[in-house]
Amino acid sequence: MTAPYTLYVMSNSPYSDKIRMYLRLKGLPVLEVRENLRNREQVLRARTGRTMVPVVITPADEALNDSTHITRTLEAACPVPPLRPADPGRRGLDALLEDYADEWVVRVMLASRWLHEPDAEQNRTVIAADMTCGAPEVELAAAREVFPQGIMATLPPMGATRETLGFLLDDLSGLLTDLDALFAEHRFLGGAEPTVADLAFYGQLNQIRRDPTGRVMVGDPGRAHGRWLADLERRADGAAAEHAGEAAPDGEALAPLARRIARTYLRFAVANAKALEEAPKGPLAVELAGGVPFQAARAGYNRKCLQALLAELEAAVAAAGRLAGGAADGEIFAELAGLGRLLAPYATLAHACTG
Ligand SMILES: N[C@@H](CCC(=O)N[C@@H](CS)C(=O)NCC(=O)O)C(=O)O
Repeated sequence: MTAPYTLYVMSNSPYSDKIRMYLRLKGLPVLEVRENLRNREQVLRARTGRTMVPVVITPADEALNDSTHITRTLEAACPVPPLRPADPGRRGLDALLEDYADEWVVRVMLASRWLHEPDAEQNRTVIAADMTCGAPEVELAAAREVFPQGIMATLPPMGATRETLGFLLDDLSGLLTDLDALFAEHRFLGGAEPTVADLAFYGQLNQIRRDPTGRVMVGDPGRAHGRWLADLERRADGAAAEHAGEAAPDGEALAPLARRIARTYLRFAVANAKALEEAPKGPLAVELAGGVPFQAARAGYNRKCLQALLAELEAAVAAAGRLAGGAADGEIFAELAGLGRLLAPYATLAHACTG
């Protein structure tokens, strides 16, 4: 029998859901292990230096962390079936969509989950059950308190606060409307088969729909995004998708989503990168779409994400002369133009952005 991949997860981790779906769609043999208070130190920290999940241990005993890095590494090691678009322009767009779901949609997931008491209560129980399963020496009551406190501390620096909760929920509602329009016509974000971008959205939206507040907004099977969630799960089970359309959405169909991403996530990411040029730490104030004020902490982590994304976009534009083309590209390039001289290392992209 082929040695399996071991996947470490937490039950309420969107990135764990993303990678579980990735491995299932690849058809790879997987042994799934839930993080608990023992393997957290003995495996996760020992093998990766961090306590974050998901972690994949390959059959060659290599430990991989960070969901985006995991997909890039496994895509190279196991290219069939491909889960990134073959077209280089589309591959760049896929990376942008993935990054948006991973780094922006997570903010509404966290705010909705931890700033609504019934949702927080459910998740305290989920975390405590994970952490104490297989670690019977740990007090359930202590696990219920300690881990959620750590998560709560990450919310204000990410701009997920009681002040922004209303905006973030409206943004989610608008995103779901954009996704409904796309998925009424198209099976998946890249067309016929799921790509990593679908999985990144799946991770966040699947977590939101498990919470008492979130389930009212996300996953209605009568809505087009509900059909898309179900089709992703059907493909992961090896079954056919329900939606008959195989064509990828064009740049016009993708424009509303691109515009939303540009005016929220990219605006934040550009402002964050520029603020970090001035000082390595401190507050960040950004005006998002519709003049909405958004306050967060400057984050070196998000600058790294943006740099990795810009490298992917540069490769895409250099190879294909576009991402998806049309109005979607226009929205993205116009926002990235705000980077000014920070675009200099990405010559082809800089030219596309500044004309
Ligand atoms: N960028 C990472 C984020 C992973 C992450 O934030 N994991 C969270 C759960 S969703 C975690 O393990 N937090 C607990 C900890 O850091 O100890 C990825 O894409 O995998």
